[in-house]
Amino acid sequence: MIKKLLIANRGEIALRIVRACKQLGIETVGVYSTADANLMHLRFVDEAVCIGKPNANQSYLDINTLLTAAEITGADAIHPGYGFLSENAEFAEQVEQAGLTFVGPHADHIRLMGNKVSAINAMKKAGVPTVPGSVGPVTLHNAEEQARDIGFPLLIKAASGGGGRGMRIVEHFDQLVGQVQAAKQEAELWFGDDTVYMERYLKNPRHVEVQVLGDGNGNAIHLYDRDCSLQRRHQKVLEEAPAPDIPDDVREPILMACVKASEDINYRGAGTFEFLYEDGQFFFIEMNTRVQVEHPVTEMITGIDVVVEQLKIAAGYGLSYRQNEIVAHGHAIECRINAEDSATFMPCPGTVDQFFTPNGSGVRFDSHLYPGYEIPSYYDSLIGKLICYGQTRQQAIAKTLQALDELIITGIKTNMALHRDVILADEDFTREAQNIHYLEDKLLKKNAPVKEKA
Ligand code: MV4
Repeated sequence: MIKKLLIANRGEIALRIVRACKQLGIETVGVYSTADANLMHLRFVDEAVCIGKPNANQSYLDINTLLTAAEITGADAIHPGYGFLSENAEFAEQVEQAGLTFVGPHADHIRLMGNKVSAINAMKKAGVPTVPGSVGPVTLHNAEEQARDIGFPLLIKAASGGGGRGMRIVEHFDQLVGQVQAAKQEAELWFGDDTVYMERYLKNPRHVEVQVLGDGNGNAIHLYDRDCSLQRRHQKVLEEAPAPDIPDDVREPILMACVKASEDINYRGAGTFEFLYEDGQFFFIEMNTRVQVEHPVTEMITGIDVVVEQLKIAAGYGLSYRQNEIVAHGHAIECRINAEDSATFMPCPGTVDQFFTPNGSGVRFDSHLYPGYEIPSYYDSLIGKLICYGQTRQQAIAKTLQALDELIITGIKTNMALHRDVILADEDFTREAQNIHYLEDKLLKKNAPVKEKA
């Protein structure tokens, strides 16, 4: 087993990882920047090391300092959490070169999936359905020929991008080459890589993702799927599991394709296959090689602790479950609670005054907050995740509304009203799953109400 694990992260996920370690009898090392000395998880770790200044580049993103912290504390493994260095192949490589265990995939797999063109090619080869698109990178010379097969509108994406940055919709053939040129310049500037590719633009898809676990030796399992369509500016707001209203004969082949693809490449650890789902069809777009923020909805419907499984896999114990032992029960919803202004969506750090969290059967609140905690302004605004379970989607929605009524956070601005009044009170949302444009469209309508005709 791993003896002592360094948690290269902060906030709620650092606390989440501490809990998984305690369950497995693993000692823990917490790290923190000078802005983060008051983090809750530092009270539960065996040792805590200050790793630098508030700016993440000088602390949570500083590979050398993290490796030094591991060395002086005698840690034998590092968990990167999400964000920060979690999908940095260089970091994974250096952790292993230092003789430590990286709790995540092999660096080669992080690199493979970090380049979206190589990720799509690998998944195509394994039989995962992809969006009709370019074959290999798009150049100024082959763009028009490639586009003829794809059709319009199409989307230009950066190979090293992801998460929506640097995408361009092209409606007409005569705009194509100019847009490719602009996209390449932008990609070089932002990602240091001007490789771009093209896909048919899907107009109204849902964002559905599949959770997998691989042992690194050709065995993998899936933990069903999640719908993450409710987002604003590529920031997820609410997620649910399983993805609603997917026919069994469409879901099952996709789950199997994800397992086969993970096995084909000897994938190790937790991974997520991201798909667009439109008109009853799945199209692979990207793979994430980390534990995701929304992993608790999967835990709620499967009863499996994803972080515990990550640690066991990293320690070489393999997978704890066979596929036929994994059953999805009921429905789970996660509301991301952010410290932000409800009108502008700008982060709104401050000091927490009152703090009371809902509880009871089927209610979980993952958070590092406590009364008196001062939220630093240097990091993202996620302060908690409310995860509620019900036997049906309707019951999960009802439970979430009840829990939101009990959740008290004063002293700071939060997006709780967005969840309660805008999303969970909306008949369109409560009736059925919505697509990726739903929330932004709804916010536009709310702010510019048009009088209905009598
Ligand atoms: C797309 C798409 C439509 N068609 N690809 C945005 C984030 C990145 N991971 C992929 N994204 C998209 N790719 C094709 N061929 C629409 C989006 C997209 C999106 C996807 C998932 C969740 C939210 C989104 C919001 C806007 C656009």
